[in-house]
Amino acid sequence: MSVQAYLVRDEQRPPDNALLQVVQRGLRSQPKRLPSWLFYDDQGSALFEQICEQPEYYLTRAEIALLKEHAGDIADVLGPDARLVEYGSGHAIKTRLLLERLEAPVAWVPVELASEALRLSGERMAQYFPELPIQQLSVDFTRPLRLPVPPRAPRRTVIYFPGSTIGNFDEREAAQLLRKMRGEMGDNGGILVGADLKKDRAIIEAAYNDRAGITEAFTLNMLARLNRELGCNFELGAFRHRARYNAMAGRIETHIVSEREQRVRVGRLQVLFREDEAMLVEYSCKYSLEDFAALAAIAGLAVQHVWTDPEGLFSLQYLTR
Ligand code: AVJ
Repeated sequence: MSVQAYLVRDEQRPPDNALLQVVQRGLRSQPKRLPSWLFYDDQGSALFEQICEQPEYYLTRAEIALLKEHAGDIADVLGPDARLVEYGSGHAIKTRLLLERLEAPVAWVPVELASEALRLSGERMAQYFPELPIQQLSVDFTRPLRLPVPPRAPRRTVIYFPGSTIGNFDEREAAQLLRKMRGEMGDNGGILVGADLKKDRAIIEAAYNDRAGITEAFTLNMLARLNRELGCNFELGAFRHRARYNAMAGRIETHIVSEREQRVRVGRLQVLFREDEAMLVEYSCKYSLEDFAALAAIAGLAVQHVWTDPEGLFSLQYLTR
């Protein structure tokens, strides 16, 4: 059997000035905030891969340990002839551990906006699994998906959303996203979602403030991207990264802080930053098992299974209707 790889581009991709509008709106709002999906251009995706290799960033290590321990069990729960739709697949290193165990998967459908990451992961996966149909979707997974016609009828569609990316959304948005997935997976489908667990503040804060400074570079790359793509003039040395754990809200809050008063050009807009003004760029929510079950329930979903890594740092949760 030959490799079937389709690249479906987003026919509804917003026009180029949509990026400018999103950024201008975020910089006009008070307090300023920019959406975290702006991190993931090709350079941001590459920096994120480097974050995953930092000793302080326990999430990836824990999720890989979890899969090494439980992938067989997870594959049993998903059953044969599943179609795996992966949201925000990035470089898709974890996916291989799962696909290796799945019985006769119908297709792997990675959904990823960063086109270089999508291309590389597709090539790598095609080498590992020459028989696996790969149907790439280069679209924004927060929008309604038009899934490609599968090569044969799947027994179930599983939305795979690893890496705790759901933590980037506040509770309302996360519930909305789960509800959207609930529709896409259909009656017999399921959602396999990674959720980082609440734990000691020091461990969490270290993960978002690595000593090598990769997370800081990742955060500031958002400004570099706006310079590249929108011709802004952010002076990267005049801003810093700040990530603190808000224990009450159960989340890391990452801000870009202006080191001094300064003005930045964003299209026709001149944006004023005060000294020490903090602009919110990311939440990374942490959950207890009860928190996550409650979130799932809001979206009309029930937690069927929870797997954790041996250290109890991270969880994979299987949700169904
Ligand atoms: C890709 C969303 C899971 O929130 O832990 C890592 C992104 N930001 N370090 C996370 C991120 C800073 C990451 N997720």
